[in-house]
Amino acid sequence: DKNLLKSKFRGSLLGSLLGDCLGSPFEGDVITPGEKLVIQKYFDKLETPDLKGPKRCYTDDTAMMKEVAKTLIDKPEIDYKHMAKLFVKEYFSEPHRGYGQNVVEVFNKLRKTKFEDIYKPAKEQFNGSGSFGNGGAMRIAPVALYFHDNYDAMINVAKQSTEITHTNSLGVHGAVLQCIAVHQALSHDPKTAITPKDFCDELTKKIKVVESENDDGLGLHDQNPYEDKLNFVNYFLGIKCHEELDEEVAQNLGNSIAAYDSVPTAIYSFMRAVQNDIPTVNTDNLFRRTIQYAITLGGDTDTIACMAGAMAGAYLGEEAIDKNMAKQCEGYEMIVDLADKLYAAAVK
Ligand code: F2R
Ligand code: MG
Ligand code: MG
Ligand code: MG
Repeated sequence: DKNLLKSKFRGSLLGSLLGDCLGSPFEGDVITPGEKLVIQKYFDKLETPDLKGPKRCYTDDTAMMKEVAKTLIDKPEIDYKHMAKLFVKEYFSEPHRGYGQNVVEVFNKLRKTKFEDIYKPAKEQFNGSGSFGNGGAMRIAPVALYFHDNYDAMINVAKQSTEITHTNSLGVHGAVLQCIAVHQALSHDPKTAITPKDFCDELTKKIKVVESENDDGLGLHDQNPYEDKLNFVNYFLGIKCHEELDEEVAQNLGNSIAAYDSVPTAIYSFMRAVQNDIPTVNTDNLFRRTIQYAITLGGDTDTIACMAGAMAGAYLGEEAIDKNMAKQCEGYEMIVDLADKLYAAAVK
């Protein structure tokens, strides 16, 4: 169904935008039980029609995601140099979007070297080990949408587009896992319920293949870290949701800017929202429940909510997202337009 797919494109990119805009005021916070109530009221208020006041601003997550989408729209033969140029242009036109501390060095070097070798600056990060930040994962949703019918190409493009800024295998595989999760949510009929265990098992199978094919030879003890994390996701989903469990999840699955400590947490947030057994989040709307719950886990709230939102939106489509809430976010119309152009490019 063409209309459904188009709605899912919008849903996923808007999901990414809303998670970023609504999560960013809480980035870096430890969320107490009292603050979970504040977040509940904050989300209740966002559903009010014609809410006045300033828009909620997007951050680096959306700034980079829209440039990934533009590359796919502009260049059917994926042009990574073009992507690198768009990242750099976007960064220097609006540098105060809350970028990661070290990725800025990559942008500077790319500009200075006139994009001679677009992968070299990223390889040099952290004494040659490369960044494992979640900056690759936070912007990957357009790749999952564009390659909705070509899984192998999707995996390849997810890796190569991430490596412009992130070369550590944890950074790359985190982005690939996020991409697979959005892709899987996209292919799921919104009229049929997702079974969290099945969803996780399928993800586990797929990321295992990716992690086994790409051993970086660094002699890590844990050779399939994301596969192991997904087993933890499944484990936590089997436990009744309560405040102390949220703390354990934040500690053990993680809520930091490391891809390893945030992508699995985003998946967990979406799955927990599907299970619909969260005592601190009160709403019938699965999309809202996903991003609101992701934010209550604290830490890298904009990015974890952005990634979870991209999954929920890809599953449910645009109709599931409250219009009043969406209109509160800076760039709402721009993202809808971008989703439509990406859709047109993807089905051509
Ligand atoms: N930058 C932030 N948030 C923190 C500051 C803003 C906040 N409002 C506040 O001050 O309160 N958010 C954005 O950054 C994340 C994405 O970052 P990205 O693109 O991955 O950047 P980078 O610089 O490559 O990595 C981020 C940090 O991770 C650590 N790190 C990464 N690789 C490492 C390695 N190999 N060894 C050691 N450390 C490594 C470093 O601390 C990096 O600075 C998103 O959350 C986005 O929203
Ligand atoms: Mg951000
Ligand atoms: Mg491996
Ligand atoms: Mg963040």
